[in-house]
Amino acid sequence: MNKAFPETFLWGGATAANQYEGGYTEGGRGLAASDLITAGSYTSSRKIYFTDANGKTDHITLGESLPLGAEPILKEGEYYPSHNATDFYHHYKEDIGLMAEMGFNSYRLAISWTRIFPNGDEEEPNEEGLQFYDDVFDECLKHGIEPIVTILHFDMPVGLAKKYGGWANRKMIDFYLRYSEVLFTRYKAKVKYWITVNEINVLGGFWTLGTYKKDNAKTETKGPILPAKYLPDEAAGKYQALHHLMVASSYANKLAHEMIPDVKIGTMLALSGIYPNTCHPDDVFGAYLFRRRALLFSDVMMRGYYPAYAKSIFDEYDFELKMEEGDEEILKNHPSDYLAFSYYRTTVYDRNSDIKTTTGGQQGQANPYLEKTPWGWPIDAKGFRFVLNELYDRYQKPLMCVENGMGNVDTIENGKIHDDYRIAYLRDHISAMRDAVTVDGVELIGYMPWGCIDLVSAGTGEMKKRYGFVYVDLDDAGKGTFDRIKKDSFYWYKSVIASNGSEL
Ligand code: BGP
Repeated sequence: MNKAFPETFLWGGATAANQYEGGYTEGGRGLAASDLITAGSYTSSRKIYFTDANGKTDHITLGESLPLGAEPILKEGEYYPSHNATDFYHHYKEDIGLMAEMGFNSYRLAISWTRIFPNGDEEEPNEEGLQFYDDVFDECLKHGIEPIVTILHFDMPVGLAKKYGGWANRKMIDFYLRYSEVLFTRYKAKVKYWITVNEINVLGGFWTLGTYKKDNAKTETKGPILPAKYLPDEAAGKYQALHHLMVASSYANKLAHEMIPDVKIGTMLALSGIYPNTCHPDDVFGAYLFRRRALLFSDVMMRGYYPAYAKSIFDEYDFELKMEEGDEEILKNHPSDYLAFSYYRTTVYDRNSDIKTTTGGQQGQANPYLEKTPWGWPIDAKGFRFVLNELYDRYQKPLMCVENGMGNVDTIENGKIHDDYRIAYLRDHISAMRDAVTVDGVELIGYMPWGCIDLVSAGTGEMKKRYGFVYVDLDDAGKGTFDRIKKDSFYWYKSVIASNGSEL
């Protein structure tokens, strides 16, 4: 049996501007929502400060929307991890050289929207921003590395949020399309693989959709208590906002195929595996319903229409989707070419969870059969093979895993970083992935482990939650030399790529 991947397999790594690039005010770049988020020790301790309509300073936490009339601000004395991140902006030649040394033939990165349109609604793009990514792509291509470009990865322009309310406003479709057209025009000879938006199923709140909470947001919920941050109105706003984003993505799909011969443009999904806590039908069916919530958005983008079950989800919030003339057609006629996705862990659905949601139970991480990362993420390579099969069975279109890996605290001993734990995680996951391809027949076209060069965590803003094959000298307060140090996994991954995944 052939134990290797196809010769055309895309081996690489993944980063995103908001967590890696830095240079947040350089080269004419404008303020993005990710620039407004402080560091924290867990997701909901990351704050976005604002002054309200009465001039009082307050804050929201990650995943929430700002109140109407709020003016987002950078607060004196707070640390903002996205501002310098790990400074790809000044280290891009060195970093791409390190990727080439590992043998990458691909590299997934995100363009910072506000480097191209500082406020998001300018007529003309910022030439300095365009030139920066020209230089980055030239450096990649010089080393035979195929850029895989995410158009929007958590860095919503603050200008569009303040002036238009973000994705809750249909005008965002035009701004996103203008931004995409400029990218396709400028880079059509250099970039063949595009991803319209990162993790469309986890977007919510100010930093991703730029939405503002209605003053009269209802507090009661129709079903059992939902996590507080998804108040019915806010949740409804989220689904309408995501509809605008999916329509915009479909117009970008259409434009890309009109402008770039042999282009591949995909959507992107965050997908943990999910297991029922027991064989009790309410656990099994609850897990199934929970899974479908994540797949709603990839169903729309991959199949081109809202599935029948969408209404049951919208009804939980008394929400009625507002479609406009042409929306159904653009979704139907311009679905995504492939499905990019992130996989890190699997979860467990428990009907008896004390957090009651409208599916009756809640997704957690208590799996007695699995080891966990220091951040409590269950490590499950078989779950990766499961998800690969599940996605390929569902869509029968090419898949690309553009995020995988384990966040861990790495320590330097005599100038070395012995990250055996990371090698073990990736070895098991690549082995499972190889079975999915060579035994199960899954059409997987590429694999890009997340944070291939250390960068800041999206969930916490911490530096200590490291994913990379290359260590970056920076601490959780943003102090350090930014020096790069190859970890043991750097040399291991280099040998894996050299054998096209047959020797792990
Ligand atoms: C995904 C994001 C990535 C990355 C990853 C790891 O949701 O697409 O940007 O952050 O999560 O999560 P974290 O950085 O919180 O460890």
